[in-house]
Amino acid sequence: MSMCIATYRSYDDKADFNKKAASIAVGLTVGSWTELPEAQKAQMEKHLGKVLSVEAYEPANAAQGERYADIRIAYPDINFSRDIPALLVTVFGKLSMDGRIKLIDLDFSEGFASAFPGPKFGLQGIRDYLGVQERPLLMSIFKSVVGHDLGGLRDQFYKQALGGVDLIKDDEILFENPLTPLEKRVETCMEAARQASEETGQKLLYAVNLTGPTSQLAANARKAIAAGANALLFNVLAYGYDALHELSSDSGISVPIAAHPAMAGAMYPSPHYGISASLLLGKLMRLAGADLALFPSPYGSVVMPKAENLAVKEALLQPLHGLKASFPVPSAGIHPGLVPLILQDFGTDVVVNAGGGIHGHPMGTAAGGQAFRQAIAATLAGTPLRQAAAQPGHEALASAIEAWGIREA
Ligand code: 1AE
Repeated sequence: MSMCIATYRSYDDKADFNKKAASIAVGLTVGSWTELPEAQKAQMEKHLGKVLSVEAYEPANAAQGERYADIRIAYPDINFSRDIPALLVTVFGKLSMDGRIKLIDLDFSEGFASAFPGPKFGLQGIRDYLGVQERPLLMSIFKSVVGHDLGGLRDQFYKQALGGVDLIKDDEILFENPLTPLEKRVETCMEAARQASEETGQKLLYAVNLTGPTSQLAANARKAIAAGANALLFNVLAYGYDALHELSSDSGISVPIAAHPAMAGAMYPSPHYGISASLLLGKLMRLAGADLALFPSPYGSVVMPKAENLAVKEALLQPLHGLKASFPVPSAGIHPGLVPLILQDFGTDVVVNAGGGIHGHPMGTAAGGQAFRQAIAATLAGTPLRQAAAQPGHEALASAIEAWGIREA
């Protein structure tokens, strides 16, 4: 029988975890079991959830609140339609509100996963488009955009592009507005991209923020693409994974989609509640079709513990039902002095992403991008950042280090 498997961590000071697991398996599927007559039991069998394992952590000296068990339950595919909302509501709908329990992982059946084409471009598709195969990519984030007009945006875009970034993304809080409406914004920024490209010789992706009511998302995406957009930014968790799945599997939306993690902090940080970061920001984003997935890093201003962070990375990169890999984008509070740590943990298949770390550079926005590129090149060459910063032509890196320092492991 084809089944999807959910792994939970359940905290309870007293519960019999085997009984608890059995009651979840029955409660989230056939509802009740023991009271049914034999004939009905046989009929219900194919719908019944199955407890696969219960691994309890209950040392005699466990402090109050520390006793837990990892519970794996398989849910028959026959119970839910092949969409992410149906799966999530089955395995963690009401259960998410029932005591200290966190959804740690989901293993999709082949049948369920086959409904999802995943990222259209993925990591390799983005590298191919940009013509950059070897090094980590660099993304810059627009800052100070609310209340600015098209001229202000153009100026900011051009300076970011001159710094040698590979991608520029809108700030996620930039919505449809009279000063910088979607199509005009795309036209203006793509024109600035062309102009900068004449100087840098580099290609660039501009991820414009796709916003508006859910019913208009696809139409807005098409308008943006018709105006010249070559990437989209999408606040996935505010809309739901299914909205991303709809966009990514739409044949008319043929540009990479960057998934922003806004709202994720309401869901993953607690050890006792919510959904693990690797599932929330890794596996499900990839299944739903994110070409790039943003998430907090272990080093910057919004910190995610390193083990969790690396688990997000693995969920985006490791084999998953033949889906393309999504580009990991550890973000928030990133500056050039963190580049060696990022590359040490993520290798070269990573997008280094910064807003304040580019625009706040003492020598200006373009120098901000250059400082990152110099930090990336030095790290790849095995040259310590301070040594690289002392070399002629590396004033941008030197200035960034003076401003923000270098973080050792
Ligand atoms: C985790 C998302 C990071 C993000 O979207 C953002 O705007 C970061 O800005 P900085 O780099 O922290 O200024």
